[in-house]
Amino acid sequence: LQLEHSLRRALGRHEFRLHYQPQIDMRTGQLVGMEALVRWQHPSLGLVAPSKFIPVAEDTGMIVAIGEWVMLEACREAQRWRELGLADVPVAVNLSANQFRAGVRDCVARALAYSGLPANRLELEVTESLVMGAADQVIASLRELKEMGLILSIDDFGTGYSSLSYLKRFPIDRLKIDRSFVCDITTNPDDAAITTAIIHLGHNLRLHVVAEGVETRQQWDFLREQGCDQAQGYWISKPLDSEALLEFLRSWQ
Ligand code: G
Ligand code: G
Ligand code: MN
Ligand code: NA
Repeated sequence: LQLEHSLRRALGRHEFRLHYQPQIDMRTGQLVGMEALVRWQHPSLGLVAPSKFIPVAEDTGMIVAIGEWVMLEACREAQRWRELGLADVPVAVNLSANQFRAGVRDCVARALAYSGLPANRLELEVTESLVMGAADQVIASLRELKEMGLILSIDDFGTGYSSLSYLKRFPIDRLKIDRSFVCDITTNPDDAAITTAIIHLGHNLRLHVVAEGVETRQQWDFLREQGCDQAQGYWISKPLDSEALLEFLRSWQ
């Protein structure tokens, strides 16, 4: 309850921050994208992780206002990297189910208009459960976003209930393999098998496959050998604040 109270004031007090985590092409080593991850700089608690406050924001409906801020801030920042000539890659924003249900089209349109970011430089990450619970309504919303020119990806893939027949009906561009699988790919044959299967499934459906939570050289090598397209994780970089990210971009080029 205390958390809810201070969460209500957090937006007005400018306490949210975005961190950004780079995504790398496994064949060329090129930067291909960036995931925006929200943080809450609480005046007394310090940096609060999204796993702590996103559920509260969801239950209270505050997720809509916070999500609007995240969308605009991410678009502005991505446009800044472009204008500085440092990176011209899509920025990915996470969407929770409630946010999606509340409707994101207008929010997206505003963020693109205010920031000047082209639509094909904005990616939305939706969860597997959101997509798989799919009503025709969800498909229609996703199609609409796709027609605006956005990139769409399924986050945490493999952890939810996947109906593979649904997958082909969605206008999805990328699958992100959940890091719970990637974590043990070099030691657990089951996780290795699941990861390899997801890569093949994605490719057969003409999707790009991204591995999340890549922490070691061994994991990187395994994923690369299996033909995984892109990687994200501490092995490349942890999520960085906007200043640290500029440094990363300057040194990665
Ligand atoms: O960065 P971290 O590992 O703490 O993120 C934890 C979870 O919070 C992830 O599952 C991520 O998808 C979610 N998350 C991060 N940023 C946002 C955001 O801006 N909106 C929503 N809805 N979820 C987010
Ligand atoms: O659910 P989602 O994929 O949006 O969550 C991304 C989360 O994973 C973020 O909280 C981010 O901080 C975290 N993360 C990113 N890279 C790694 C990694 O290599 N290892 C671990 N353990 N977590 C990571
Ligand atoms: Mn994500
Ligand atoms: Na994920």
